[in-house]
Amino acid sequence: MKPKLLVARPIFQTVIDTLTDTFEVTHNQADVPWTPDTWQQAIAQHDAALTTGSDPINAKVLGLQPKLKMAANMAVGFNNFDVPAMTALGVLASNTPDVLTETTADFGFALLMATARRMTESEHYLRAGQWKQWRYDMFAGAEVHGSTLGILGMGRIGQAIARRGALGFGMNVLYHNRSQLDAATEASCQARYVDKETLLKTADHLVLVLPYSAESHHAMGAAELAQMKPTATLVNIARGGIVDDAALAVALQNRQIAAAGLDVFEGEPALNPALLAVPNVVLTPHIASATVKTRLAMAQLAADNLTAYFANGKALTPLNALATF
Ligand code: 8YV
Repeated sequence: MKPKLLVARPIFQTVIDTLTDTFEVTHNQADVPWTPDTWQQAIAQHDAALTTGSDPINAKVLGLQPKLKMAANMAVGFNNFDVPAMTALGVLASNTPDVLTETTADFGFALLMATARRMTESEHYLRAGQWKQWRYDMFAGAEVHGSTLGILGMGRIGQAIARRGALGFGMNVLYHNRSQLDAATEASCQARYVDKETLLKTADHLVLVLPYSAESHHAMGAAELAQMKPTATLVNIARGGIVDDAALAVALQNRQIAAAGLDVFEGEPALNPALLAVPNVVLTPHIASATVKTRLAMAQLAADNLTAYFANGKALTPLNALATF
């Protein structure tokens, strides 16, 4: 009997085809969110799950003696997993690092540019038929090249954004991170470590790329936003909850900062309505890794983690280590 695998969301059929030799696959094709109850019931009936960032795996979902042996997240971030609880209950966790780094950095930079140069705001104006003549200050935004790029959270994606800023746009790159990078890595992305306060006060464009955790919750709240320059841009491609969205909406409304670009939101897909009411924010629906090639690579890596673990007890990119298989 093959182990039973739940694929929580629609994914590429070609990837499903690579799983059917090893697993009896239940592929959820419904484009509707699971309720907590249906999700818990589905997990209880499967040996493995291929999840996305919206699908929680924790002690409550797993119950006391889970049938589940593994959850493979199709995401590099894994704040939807309670990894210590999974380890205690004998459930392996994996994620999809590396395959999305450059694509996500491309998007972070695109969002920075769209925000600084007011691209969506000006497009709305044009579409609304309001463009009557040239004006010297029409949608005049902030300079990108040669300005100071601040990066909060300097993992793989942060470093890839730093390289784009330093090498492509001649930016002065500063970063803050839990720990300072080694000198060779700093040199490779031409970035200089500073404390958080200096980063907030100095950055012309501040990009958030840190993982979400209890410690990083509201890392950018009213007090932090107040330290930024009134001309600055804030970009969040990390996770909702790292920014206090309500405080950000107020800061944008009061022009305490110039603009924000947000790909992630507190409580997404719901949005703080105050964000929809301010013009100086670019909003995208959590698509930073969304190219066809990268999404395929993420799905395949999640699938390969599952087949490797069930074949030989060794996942490719595990997040925890279990005593026995
Ligand atoms: C995913 C992401 O699209 O990898 C991550 O951490 O945020 C995105 O690439 C999303 O989490 C769905 O799994």
